[in-house]
Amino acid sequence: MEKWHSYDFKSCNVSEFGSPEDKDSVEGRRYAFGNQHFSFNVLVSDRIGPKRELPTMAHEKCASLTYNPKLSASIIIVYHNEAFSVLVRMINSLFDRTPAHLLHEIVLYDDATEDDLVIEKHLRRYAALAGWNQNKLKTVHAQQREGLIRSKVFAAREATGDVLIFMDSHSEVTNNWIEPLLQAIQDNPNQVVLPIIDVINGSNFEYGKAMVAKAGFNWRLFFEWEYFPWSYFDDEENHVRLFESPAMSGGFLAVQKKFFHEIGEYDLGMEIWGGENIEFAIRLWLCGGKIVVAPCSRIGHIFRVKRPYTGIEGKDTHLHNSVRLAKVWFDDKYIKHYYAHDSRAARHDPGDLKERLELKKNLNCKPFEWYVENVYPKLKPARHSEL
Ligand code: UD2
Ligand code: MN
Repeated sequence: MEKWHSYDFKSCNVSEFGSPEDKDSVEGRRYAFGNQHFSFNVLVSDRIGPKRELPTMAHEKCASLTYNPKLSASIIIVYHNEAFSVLVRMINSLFDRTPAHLLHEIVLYDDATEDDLVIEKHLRRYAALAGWNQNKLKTVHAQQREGLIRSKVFAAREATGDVLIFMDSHSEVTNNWIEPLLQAIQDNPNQVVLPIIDVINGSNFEYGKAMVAKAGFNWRLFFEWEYFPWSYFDDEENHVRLFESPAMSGGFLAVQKKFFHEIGEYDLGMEIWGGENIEFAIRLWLCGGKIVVAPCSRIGHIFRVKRPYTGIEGKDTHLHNSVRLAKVWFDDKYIKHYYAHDSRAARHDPGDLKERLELKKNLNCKPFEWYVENVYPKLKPARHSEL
C-alpha cells in the first residue's frame, strides 16, 4: 500500500497537481487512495491546504445576538482512519474560530487507526510547525478498536472542561460557532444543544448551507431530518431562536460534562457505529433532559455515501445497537411495532442489558409512551391497528 498520508503542507505547491484521471500519476493514485480509505476526494482536500476561509452561513439576524458564556469546552474528536489534510484543517478551524477562553482543550482520540493510516507523527510535526497550543491538545491512542460509541465515552472521561462538544473528525467550524452552544448550556445545564450541520461536499469540498431542521428517526431506527413547513420562517425570529428536537444525528452536540456522566454516557454494549444517537435522545427526553438546536451555530461535515471502514466481521452493528435500545426503552407494543419494520430484530440477541435497565430505574425515567405523546407524536403509527 502506498503511504500518501505523509503529505507535507510545507512543500505544498498547488501547481504541481495534475489530473486524477491519469490513474498512474501521483494525483491519480492519491485520488484512488482517498476513495478507498476515506470515501471522499482527499486530493481536493490536500489542494485546499491546512486553512481556508468559509462563508457566513448563519442567518444575518444572528449577528445581532449577544452571548456571554462563562463555561469552557472540551472538544471531543474520535477518529478511525482519518485523512491528514481534513483533520488538520478541522483543528485549525477550531483554534482560529474559537475564543481562547472558551476552548479548554481538544481531545483527539485515535480509535486504533490501521497501521498504514496512522497520522499522529505527522500531526505532531504539523502542530509544532503551525504553533498549535500544545497545552490545549490532548491526544490518546487506543490500544484496540472499540468503535465510535465506546471511544466517545472513553475520550469524554479524559476531558476536564465544563462542557463536552462531540464532533466527527471531518468537519470545519464557522465563526461564532461555539457561543450559542455554550450559552444554551449555561442557561439550562440539562439540555443538550445541537448546531446546524452544514454540508461539505465529499467530491469537491465546497461548503454548502444546510436547511434549519429538527432530527428524528424512522421505525427502522435510522435517523432522519424533520423539516419545518416554510411558514415557520415567516417569523424572522425563528431563524435565531432555539427550538426543541426529538432526536439528533449524533455527530455534533454540546452537553455539560457532569450531566453527560450522570445521565449514563453512552451504552458501552453498543458496537462500532449506529443507534447511540437515537438511544441518547430518547434517554434525555425521558430521564430529565431535553434537546435543543441553536440555529446560529454552524458546523460543516462531510456526509459520506458509504462508510469506508469495516465493522465487526459480517455484523450489522446498527441492528445490534438498535435492538439494545429498543429492549431497554420501548414498551411491549412499541417493541412489536419495531419488529414489524425489521424482521431481523426479533431474532437478534442484544447481549446483557442489566446495567442499562438499572440505569433507567435509577434515573426514574418516564415511560416511552410519554415521549411519543409529548415529544414526537409523528412516531405514532398512522393506523391504530398497527399496534
Ligand atoms: C453519524 C454521526 C456519528 C455517529 C453515527 C452513528 C453525524 C454527522 N455523524 O455517522 O457521529 O453518531 O451517525 O453511530 O451525525 N469512528 C471511530 N471508530 C469507528 C468508526 C468511526 O472512531 O470504529 C469515528 C469516525 O472517524 C468519525 C466518527 O467516528 O470521526 C463518526 O463516524 P462516521 O463519520 O463514519 O459516521 P457518520 O457521519 O456516518
Ligand atoms: Mn461523519
